[in-house]
Amino acid sequence: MGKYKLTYFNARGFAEVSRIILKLNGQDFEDVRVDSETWPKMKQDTPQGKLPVLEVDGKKIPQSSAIYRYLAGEFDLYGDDKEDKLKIDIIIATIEDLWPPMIKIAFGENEEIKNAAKKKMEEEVIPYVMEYLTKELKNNTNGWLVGKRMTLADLIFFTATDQVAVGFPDFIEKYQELKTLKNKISEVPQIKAWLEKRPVTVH
Ligand SMILES: N[C@@H](CCC(=O)N[C@@H](CS)C(=O)NCC(=O)O)C(=O)O
Repeated sequence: MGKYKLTYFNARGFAEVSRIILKLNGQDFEDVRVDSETWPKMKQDTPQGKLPVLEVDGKKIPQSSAIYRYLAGEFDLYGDDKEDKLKIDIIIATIEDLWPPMIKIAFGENEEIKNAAKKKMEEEVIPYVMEYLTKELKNNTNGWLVGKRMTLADLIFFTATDQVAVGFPDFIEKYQELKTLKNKISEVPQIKAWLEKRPVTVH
């Protein structure tokens, strides 16, 4: 088995970008998917009582964003210089603005709250995020969001748009440049192979 063990639930969720980084770099990692019966028994053995957790050389790393940033550093996906790294971090933070309304849509206390979050997502949040990403992609002129090659920013974009599509199936159609980028990422051979073989899950 490989050097890395990534433990999460049977979902793409907070773990998928890290799985993709590992696959992209030929790492035959242990892809552990915990079921709801097993989780309470192992919760206390995790650093923060939450998943995902990445184990590397006996060290257990919690927090999805710490995990994918660590892996991006290990596998040279964090840009070529400080400027690139800053742009990547801004893109990630912008994409993260999608999650509060998405969480309200899923877990809002009543239909009114859920519908208001859906409207906000459609009318404000999706356009703001996708228009910013389109601008960065066009400004960059290399066919990637940042710098001369694929970086963590492209991979976070890739996995985030999959999650948004669960609730808004055709939302990317309005953003053709980003659709082209998404298709290009899905054709990278190691990613393509993983997409074909990974477990099919809703989230
Ligand atoms: N900020 C954490 C959040 C982790 C988190 O909330 N994980 C959820 C699953 S998505 C979890 O472990 N839930 C089970 C529990 O809290 O017992 C991260 O990004 O890793």
